[in-house]
Amino acid sequence: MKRVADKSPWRLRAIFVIVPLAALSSCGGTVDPGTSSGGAGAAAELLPSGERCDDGCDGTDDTCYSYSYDVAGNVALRKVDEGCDGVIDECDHSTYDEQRRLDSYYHDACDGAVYYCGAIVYGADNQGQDQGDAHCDGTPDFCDSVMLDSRGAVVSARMEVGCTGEALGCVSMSYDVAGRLSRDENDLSCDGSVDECYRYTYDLDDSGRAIRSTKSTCDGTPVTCCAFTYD
Ligand SMILES: [Ca+2]
Ligand SMILES: [Ca+2]
Ligand SMILES: [Ca+2]
Repeated sequence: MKRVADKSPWRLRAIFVIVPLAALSSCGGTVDPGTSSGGAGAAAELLPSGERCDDGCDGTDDTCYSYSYDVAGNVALRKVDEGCDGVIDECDHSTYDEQRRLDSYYHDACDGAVYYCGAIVYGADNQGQDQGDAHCDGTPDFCDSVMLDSRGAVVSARMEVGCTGEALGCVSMSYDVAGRLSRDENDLSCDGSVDECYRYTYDLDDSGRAIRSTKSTCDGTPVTCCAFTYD
């Protein structure tokens, strides 16, 4: 149904894209996964609890999110409110390994009826394969190869048509010195030629937390404007 069909290949099917959220505060971005729970707890209040995104940057919010974190500061639950009407439409649940790499995930309508599952198997050098399973029936339907950096953030991904090995699209991501997503480039046929390019800029508050982000095309046209909230 809609749920699976509207997963654009450019929204990675897993929710890797939200992993760099921890970098939206300068403290969160430097949390060492091996540090004490006290350290992670102190950083948690610097992580955004919510986000309101305005497609087209036209002043009308279109998708709203709320975030819950595990003790290491990873996003464990993302609630998605399409239309920002106060009615939650989707819950994205994620678990991570001790290296803060996304380990498994599932999506439901926040009612326990799971409609999409996935798990990532890692090989050497932080390379992984994400197998997405529509309907959670045990048969993978989508396969993506991902390359992570040392923080567990995706730097490149190659998506397949189903799990056939045929390329559906390639994407690469770059991050600024603070670890925030700064650019992504989409290569629709994985032929090495970039077809779509976006850059991301952030407004920070006095404590170094990102309070707004702007996604623009690489020639400068705003695409999506988001505002972060903190508890
Ligand atoms: Ca809008
Ligand atoms: Ca809604
Ligand atoms: Ca399936």
